[in-house]
Amino acid sequence: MLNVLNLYGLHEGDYTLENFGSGLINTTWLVIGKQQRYILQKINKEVFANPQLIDDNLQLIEDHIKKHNVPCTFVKPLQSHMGKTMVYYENEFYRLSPFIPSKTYTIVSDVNVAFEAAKQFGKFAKSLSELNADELYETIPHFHDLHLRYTQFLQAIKSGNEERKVQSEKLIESLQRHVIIVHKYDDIVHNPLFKLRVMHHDTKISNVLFDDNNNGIAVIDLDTVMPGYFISDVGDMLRTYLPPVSEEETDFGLIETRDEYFKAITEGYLSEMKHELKPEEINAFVYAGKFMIYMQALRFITDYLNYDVYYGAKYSLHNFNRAKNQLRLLECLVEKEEQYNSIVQQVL
Ligand code: GN1
Ligand code: MG
Repeated sequence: MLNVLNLYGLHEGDYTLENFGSGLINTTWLVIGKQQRYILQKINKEVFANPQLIDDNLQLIEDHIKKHNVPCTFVKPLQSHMGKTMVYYENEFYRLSPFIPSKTYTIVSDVNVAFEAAKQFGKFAKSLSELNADELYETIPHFHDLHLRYTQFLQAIKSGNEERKVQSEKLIESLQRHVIIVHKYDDIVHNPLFKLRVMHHDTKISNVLFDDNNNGIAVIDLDTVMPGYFISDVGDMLRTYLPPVSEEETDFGLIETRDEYFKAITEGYLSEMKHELKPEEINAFVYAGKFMIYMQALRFITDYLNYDVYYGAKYSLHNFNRAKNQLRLLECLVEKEEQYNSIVQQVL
């Protein structure tokens, strides 16, 4: 694999590799040299059918940033000697990025960190708000299409593993009871007041780099930057910063939504995006959380019924537990919906 480095003009003998990060989809290494460090990633071909589109999107973004002189808020992968950031080597796609000395988190345990991360993703969205989202490719078609995710869930109930189906019956029923979240999504995509924007689509906390004082340095993981709705980015922040534990937690009693974190996310994101978003969009701020949590629960249970083909599993109940975790979180958020809607109004 180190041979890939040659394509970027580096000499492979000068470097060693270490596994790095917590991503579920791509494989990531820290490349350690005497003077320089880099991040090397192998793109998951099952998930990204056409990895070249990631590169094409980044090029469009870079051109836009240069032309309009907007501040760049993300870490750009390096160009190979062919002028591409994505390289093809022995049947796999790779990319290399500079390693930025920084701190990252997998769980948010400081409201200032939640504020700062939300501000970074708000800045990111704002800096690209003039770029016509239609120009970007969908690197994963229908990635956050909740309607499709629900259909896939129904399909998995029909054709998935029998034993797992029986065992998940209660969870499946509970999830079906929240189908109204899909109906609202359908309304949103047909509502011209919800603008198609350039969205990050993976705003979890581990995708923000912080300095020693917990100031945000940049956002990373740009594979899923593509056209979408603001509910994707705000939603995934709510999904991952509101609870004190991660989607991996199996002590479901620990799951709750933390009010002060809700306020911090709202303040952080709106400090950048307040004037970009239409009132109708802002009204869907809490809905964004329900949308993303529900979709993630559906994706996990669908994968469980389909024998973990997408996410993989470290133990047989892994994706079942992840789905259960997300359902619990959804229930917590639904309980707080009214209260959180008024926090959004206060912040405004
Ligand atoms: C995947 O690979 P990672 O951890 O960045 C997934 C996200 C999910 C997330 C759940 C391309 O992201 O959509 O929210 O797992 N990415 C893809 O942890 O499916
Ligand atoms: Mg990702």
